[in-house]
Amino acid sequence: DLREAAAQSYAALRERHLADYNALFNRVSLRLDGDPAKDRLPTDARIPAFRVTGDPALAALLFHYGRYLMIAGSRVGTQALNLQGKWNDLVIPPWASSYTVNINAEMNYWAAETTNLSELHEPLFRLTRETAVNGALTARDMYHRRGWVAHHNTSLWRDSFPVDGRATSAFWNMAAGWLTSHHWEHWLFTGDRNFLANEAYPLLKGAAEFNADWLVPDESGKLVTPVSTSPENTFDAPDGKAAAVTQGATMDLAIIRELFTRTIAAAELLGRDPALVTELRDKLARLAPYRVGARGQLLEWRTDYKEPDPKHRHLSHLYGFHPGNQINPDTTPELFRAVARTLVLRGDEATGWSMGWKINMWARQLDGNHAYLIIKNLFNLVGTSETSMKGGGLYRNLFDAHSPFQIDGNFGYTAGLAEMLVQSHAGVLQLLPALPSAWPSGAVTGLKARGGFTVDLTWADGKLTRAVIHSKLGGQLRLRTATPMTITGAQPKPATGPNPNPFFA
Ligand code: FUC
Repeated sequence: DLREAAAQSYAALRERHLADYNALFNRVSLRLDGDPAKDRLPTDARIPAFRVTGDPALAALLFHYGRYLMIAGSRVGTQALNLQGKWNDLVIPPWASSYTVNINAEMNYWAAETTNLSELHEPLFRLTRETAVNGALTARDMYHRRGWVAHHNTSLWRDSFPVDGRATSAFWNMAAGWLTSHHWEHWLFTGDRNFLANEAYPLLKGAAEFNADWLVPDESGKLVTPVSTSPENTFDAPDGKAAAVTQGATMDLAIIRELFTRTIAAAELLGRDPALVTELRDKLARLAPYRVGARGQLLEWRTDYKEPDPKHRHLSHLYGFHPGNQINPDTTPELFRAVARTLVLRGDEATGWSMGWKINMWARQLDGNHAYLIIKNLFNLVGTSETSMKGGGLYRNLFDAHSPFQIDGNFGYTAGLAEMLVQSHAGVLQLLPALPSAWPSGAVTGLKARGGFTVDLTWADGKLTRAVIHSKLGGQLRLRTATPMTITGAQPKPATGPNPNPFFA
């Protein structure tokens, strides 16, 4: 490859690069109006100033940077982005620069669909397909169950068994459900039926079969997972010792609820596997429900245990709220409030990726100012590569700091910013759902919404002034905005009942 590249002139290579890069990058533009004098400052001066004086253009730059990293680091046929992406410079990198699939690898791809880089999702789909091959052996030999299973870590060799080490992190067997949620989202955004039938469905089906076999009834007859952890977190057991293993941790049930619902929907769309649909429907109805704890929080385990680390970086039990779509203000207002309470109890400062997740969560809470508070915390200039479980932020080159350098936080941020401007997970396309008062005027073009819609927005004085929506697939669009609008070029009518557009499922 290098010999071939060296044979070409710099000018020719540059031109080819620009054509390739711009075709992807220019699909989206974002302008957050701020003080143009700041553009001349170096980033190591700009990052610390962000918290003090604000810098909307720097917030926009960090959004673009996430898309840049994805364009540069994840292409059809390459390996999926891992903990440091292709920017790892160490022989023995932190956490082996592996694929941690209990949050980090998935977060790397949260911005792929919403920020119009859908085809760059492909390496994650291939990673999933290949992991499922080993995962079927692990399901058969380790668990004696159907389908496929994978645990919290995988690698180039697509390991699917639990790795060595503490059960607190290694014994988490829900990766298949989380990974295949990306397939379902790709289908919702693109409407690619061929992808749904040939790539997504077989993987969804295998993941659902494993979990259908894995569930057991608890003492009240509700279905729970028999041996379960909530990624990397512990609780105080009745004997006062820290423990991690329990039954039916909330995240397990959230992932299974989502997986069964989507596998049923896909099977029905494709006209496949009626017996499996019946089985999944039955088990879905018997799945143990969410529980709210004494402090109004969504419980992470079936019991309201005392938490030794109440500000733990993972937000696993909120999976059904984000990246999932089970908890919404319209349909489950009580749980929606419990999520807010949980977020408050977890706090606003964390590792880099954890703040990335919290930005998305507060955006989904429709609270732009709280999302902005987390963004301010993320603009914390970090100068160390030592591993730390708190005090994350950004390095001066804008790489995300866990610390150490970990690229997931960059993508979590980019996805979160998109989520502040456009949301489409809850049956409606909502415009400017979580605009913070710090960004009163700006414009965005090219964001994607489920159902094949592309959205351009302009706002001033904190209010939407214009929206242009393009449809690739046709069909009905349900729109929500806080600013009353005049609609041209389409026939508006008031919306009632569930949205019949299947892409808003
Ligand atoms: C998980 C996280 C850590 C870190 C590591 C790579 O173990 O809990 O914070 O991101 O993955």
